[in-house]
Parts: sequence; C-alpha cells; structure tokens
Amino acid sequence: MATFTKAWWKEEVIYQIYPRSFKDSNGDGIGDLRGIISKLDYLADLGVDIIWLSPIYESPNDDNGYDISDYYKIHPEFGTMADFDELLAGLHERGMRLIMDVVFNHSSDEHKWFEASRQSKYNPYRDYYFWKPGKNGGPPNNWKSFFGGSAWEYDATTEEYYLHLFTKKQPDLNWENPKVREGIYEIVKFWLDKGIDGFRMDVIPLISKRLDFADSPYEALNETIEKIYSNGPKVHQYINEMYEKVLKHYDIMTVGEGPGISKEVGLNYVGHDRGELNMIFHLDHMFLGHGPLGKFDPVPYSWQDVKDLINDWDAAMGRSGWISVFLDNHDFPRLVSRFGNDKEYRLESAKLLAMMVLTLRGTPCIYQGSELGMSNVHFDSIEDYRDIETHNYYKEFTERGLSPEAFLELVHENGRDNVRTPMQWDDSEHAGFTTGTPWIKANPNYIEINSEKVLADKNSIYYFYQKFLAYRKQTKTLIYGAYEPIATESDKLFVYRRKDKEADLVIVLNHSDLVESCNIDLSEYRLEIQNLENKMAQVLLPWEARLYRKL
Ligand code: ISL
Ligand code: CA
Repeated sequence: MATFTKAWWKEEVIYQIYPRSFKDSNGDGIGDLRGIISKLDYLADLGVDIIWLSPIYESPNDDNGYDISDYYKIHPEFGTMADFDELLAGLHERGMRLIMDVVFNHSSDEHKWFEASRQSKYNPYRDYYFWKPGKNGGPPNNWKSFFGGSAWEYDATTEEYYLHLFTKKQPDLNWENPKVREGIYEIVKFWLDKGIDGFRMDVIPLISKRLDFADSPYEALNETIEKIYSNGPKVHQYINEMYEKVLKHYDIMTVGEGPGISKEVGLNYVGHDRGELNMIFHLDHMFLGHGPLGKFDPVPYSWQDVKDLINDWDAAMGRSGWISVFLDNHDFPRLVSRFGNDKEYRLESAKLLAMMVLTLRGTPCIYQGSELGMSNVHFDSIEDYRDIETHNYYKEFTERGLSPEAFLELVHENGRDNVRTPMQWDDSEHAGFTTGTPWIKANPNYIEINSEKVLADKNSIYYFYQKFLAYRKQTKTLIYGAYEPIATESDKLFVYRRKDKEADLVIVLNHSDLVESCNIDLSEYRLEIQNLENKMAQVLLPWEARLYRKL
C-alpha cells in the first residue's frame, strides 16, 4: 500500500493560464498559443513550475472552451498543433511542465458523437449521452443546470430530452457506456503520448450519474450538487479504471476539479492508496457565501469560516492525501478583491494572500495576474460581459423582478469575467494584451496595475511572489512538514505552524484593515520574511504577513 511519499507534483507550483486572456500574438483580440510562447521567459523568471492551460481544443465557445467539439484538435483561434508542440518544448527547455484541462463530464453538442446521438433513438451513438422522455409535459425531473434553468433540453428530432448539467450546448456524456470510456481513454493517451505532464480534470465528481434520475429534494443548488450530482455510485470505479488503463503508465500529475467533494469524501479521490487522482481542487471555500440560488444569491460568511474550512480539510487529508491550495481561478473573483482589500491595502493584502497560498499544505495554484495584484472589474453595462453564466442569470433574475443595476452589483462581486479580462502587460491601449480589439474589455485599472510597472518596482507584488517561490523551493518543510493551526485571540489573525525534522516555521497573517496584537511567544524564532516594514514584535499592521523560523 502506498503511503506518504515524495513527489515532484507536491514540490512544484502551478500557474493557471486562461489562454483567451493571456496574450494575443496576431491582433485578432483573442489570446493564443504564440502569445504564451512569447511570455515563457516571463513565467520562468517568476519561478512557477507547472503551467495549467484552460481548454484550447476545438470548441464553439459557448462556455469558452469548456464545451469541446474535437478533443484532438487545437482551436484555430489559439493556433496550430505545431504551435502547441513548440509551447510544450519551450516549457520543457526551461524546466517547466504543462498540464492540460480536460472536460469529460460533457462534450459540446457540436461534437460528432452528439451530432450522431441526436439523430435517432436507434443511432449507435444514442447511448453516448443521456436521453429521456418528458414527464407531464415537462422535463424528466427537477434538476437545475449550474448555469440556471432546467438541466434538460428538449430535442424535437426524437421528441426526447437530453441532460446537460451546464449549458444546453454541453450535453453530459454517459460514462456507463464502455465505448464512451474507451473513447475518453484514447484522448487521454493521445495527449500523454505528446509528452504533456498531466491533466486538470474538469468537474470529475459528476461523471457517474444517479440513474434513477429522481427529483432533487434540496432547495439549494450547492446541496443538490453535493448530494445528487457529485460522488455518484460508480465515480471511483471509473476514475480507477482510467488510472489503471492509462494514467499509471506515465510520470504525470492529475488534479480533479471537485464541486461537491466534501472533506468527508475527499480521500476517496486522492488517498495515496486509491489509484485515482493525485490531488483535488475542492471548492468548499470558493462556494462560501453562495446562497440557495448560487453565486448571485449571496449570503454572509466570515474569515473564521475560511480558516475553519482550511483547517478541517487539512485534518481530513492528513498524511493520506493531497490537495491543491488556491484562492481563485477562472470561475471565481480575484483573490485580492474577495479575500483581501483591493483598495487601501491592495499591495499588502495581495502579498499576504501570496504568503498564505504558498505556505499552507498542498500544491499551490496561482491564477494569471495575481502576481500583478489584478483586481475585479466593474463594467457598467451587461453588454460588456461575455460569460454565459452571467447572461443566463441576468435573464433569470431580471425576469423575476431584480433591477439590472442590482444584478450588475452582484456580478461585480462574483461574476466569472472578473478574472477573465485581459492580462495587464503595460499601460498602452488594451493593457498591451492585443493590438486589435480584445474579445472582452481590459480592466481600466491597467494604467496603474500592469506587469511593466511591477517589474520596475522592487517592492512590488510580483517580486514578493518571486522571492517567496524561490524560498519555497529550498524549504521542504513548507511542502512535507506537518500543518498545525495555532489558536489566536483575534479571529482576524491566521497563525499556523509548518514543522518537520529540518525546521519549525510559524506563519502569522493579519487578515484585517486594523492593527492587531499577537501574543504568541516567538522569542525563540527569527523573523525571516515579512510583507511590510514594521519592527514591533507583537503588533501587526493591517494585512501584515510574517514567516518565522525557530532558531
Ligand atoms: O463557477 C461556478 C458556477 O457558479 C462553479 O460552480 C463551476 O461551474 C464549477 O466549479 C464547474 O466548473 C468547471 O466546469 C464548467 C466550466 O464552465 C468552468 O469554467 C469549469 O471550471 C463546465 O465545464
Ligand atoms: Ca490571437
């Protein structure tokens, strides 16, 4: 039985690129592979190791590439397979790795499997998806899509409904069918044989459906996700089969994206003895504040809730499993806007959050632009938004009587386009992202916040990341050391220890706009890294972050 082991994917740091928004090389307004290639030295200099690319396959882009119509082809707007090979080689030359984002819970409705499937009830591809007759003149059950509305779409050709947990252009694949699984494993093998270093697997806990398709008894979307959509009866059988048949034959990493994976079931996916995935992105802290109707139906939550979740998850994993640590990605607001203060303390709080992500136990994942301190965008018009989730809910909420202005405020807080605006390279038009018209407007704050500026400022967020990434590389305690939360008087402080035979480190974070006192005795410790200048031992300035090492 495999127990706690060392692995490169525990030691390295992931950096997520959202290719559409990273760098446009040809002026069509869409980020592309050659754009990424032009920034390889930038990434290497920052000191990140593993590049995760959001999907770059052929896609009608209903959900920006998470609706794949051909898993073997690069979307022409991103470039060619030759560009991809060059990108992969360029990363490997620089000692970095590449992981691909694969979406196997669903395909695009324009995938050839679905095009055949929808033609007749007797088509050999019919069972590649889930088709059901309606009930009482409506859909087969009350399941709701993640993006609003029913999860079933009526198709007039065969007078049946098909299942889509996301948009109606993302029909769910039927993993019960062995031919679907074989087709998927072939795709996995194709990319691994090209020499990539692993996968991020989109919504992997959703792949096994509860086949009675009973109504969800739950009001809240999150509860339905956890108890009805996720963790279905055969999910582990399927992931294990993929591991046995394909994954285990390669030196790679896998990270499963896990809506609905609670800490109670986390180890079933990533336990070292499971033969399934190396790690998961659990979304518990990301879903905090989501009310019964999801992210645009906010409910209050506190920093204490965030800390509790982190501590509980670490305890649940212990030395038996592994997670990735992150505070944002392409689906959630900017970390500095959500968990920091993107106004008076943007610099300090962005650095504090960097220290936090790089010192908790798990493989850190940094989303593009965090190293610049990029923050949420506040467009005034719904027209400026591109995300289908935002548009679907806009329709749903305004039809129910919410004013467009009120809905836009919710989008400013929680919309996915907050993180999808162009990467801010410099203060020229469109943030230096494109010479054309960008597919989504740049955040107007690019004049102040951009990579040219941070690179010229020794005190910038960028250099804090760079320094800390280098420190983490040589400090294995931050990787393999035990994690122990330390109780504090103020719930605004987050204090924890990382410890092994080599070192005893204490991280002290003041997650607030206020001065806080910290009475923990650290007289035997040396202050090693600090995000701002302050010589008072037991007084922490707003958003101050410190790392101590025992003498
Ligand atoms: O942001 C969310 C919805 O409000 C999340 O629930 C998100 O939809 C969920 O985590 C699944 O996300 C993944 O699959 C989606 C895709 O749109 C997301 O971009 C992807 O990360 C469907 O493929
Ligand atoms: Ca382009």
